Amino acid sequence: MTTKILIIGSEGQVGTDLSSRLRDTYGKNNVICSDIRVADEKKLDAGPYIELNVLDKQRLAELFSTHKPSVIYHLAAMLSATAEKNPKLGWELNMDGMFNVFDAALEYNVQRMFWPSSIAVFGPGTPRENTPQDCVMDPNTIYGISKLAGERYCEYYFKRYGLDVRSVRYPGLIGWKALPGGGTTDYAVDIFHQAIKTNRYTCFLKGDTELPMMYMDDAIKATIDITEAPSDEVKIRSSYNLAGMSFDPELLASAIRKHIAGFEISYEIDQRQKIADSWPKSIDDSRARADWGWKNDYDLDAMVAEMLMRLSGMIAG
Ligand code: AKB
Repeated sequence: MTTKILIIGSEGQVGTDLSSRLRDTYGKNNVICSDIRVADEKKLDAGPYIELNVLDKQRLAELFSTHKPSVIYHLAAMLSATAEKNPKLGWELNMDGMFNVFDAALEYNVQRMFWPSSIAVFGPGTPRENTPQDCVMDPNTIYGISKLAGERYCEYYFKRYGLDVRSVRYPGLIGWKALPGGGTTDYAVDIFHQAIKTNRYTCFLKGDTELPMMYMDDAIKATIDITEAPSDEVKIRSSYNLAGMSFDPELLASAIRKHIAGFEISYEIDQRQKIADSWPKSIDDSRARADWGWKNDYDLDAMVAEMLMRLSGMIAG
């Protein structure tokens, strides 16, 4: 039987990369993209695209009954910084959106699904270095609270209803195809655009704010690998810790300076510092490595070289 994949939230930072990777593998007509963003010629040319507000249950049911997806990637969510500005809407989108998609997945017998969690599930009481898979989790952002509740919900739906949902806790993600939307780790993408355009960057986090990060190719590999792993290899049914690299803005700026001489970074700290200060510096992802063979390919220098090469071509071209 042909694999029919539905991506919900296909036009965001992860969805943009994930959809092109899955379409290359499964063929463009077997990957249905959906997002709240309005359809345009470019999206429609790339393959099937459906406008969808994940809070609209009726439309969701129509989509499932028409296309009968066997695999779902549910990515639509409001990230940490934006959700802090509108906590009620953040909670509604992240939780009600999840309930709607999980219920539709059960009703229409979806075989497997992926839902992303985040390092935002950790909080001030969590050990910050090499944060273990299981430890104190006391998130103090609405995004983190919704992700922690979502993790519990994944495990509950798996154990109670047999919904085969898999999840990883994304660190900050760095890619060149799409901009991130409203996260605390967004500086690590923006810095590349500004380095190429103006040779300087004003950062909203302090220079020594170390956070776990990952290059997008690694994140897409982890996302597809865990979703396609044999069910018995996925032993954690809440969400797996996942790590790539850890750095702070000063270290990232030095790595950029190896390619762009004279690159300058300055600081204007805003409310996102408080969020970053409640998150881990580094993550222990040994369970993902042992259970389903996770392994990252990119370290800081490899990521910086690739980002500058890709974005220079795009911005100059
Ligand atoms: C954010 O900064 O909100 C996200 C995340 C770490 O989940 N990038």
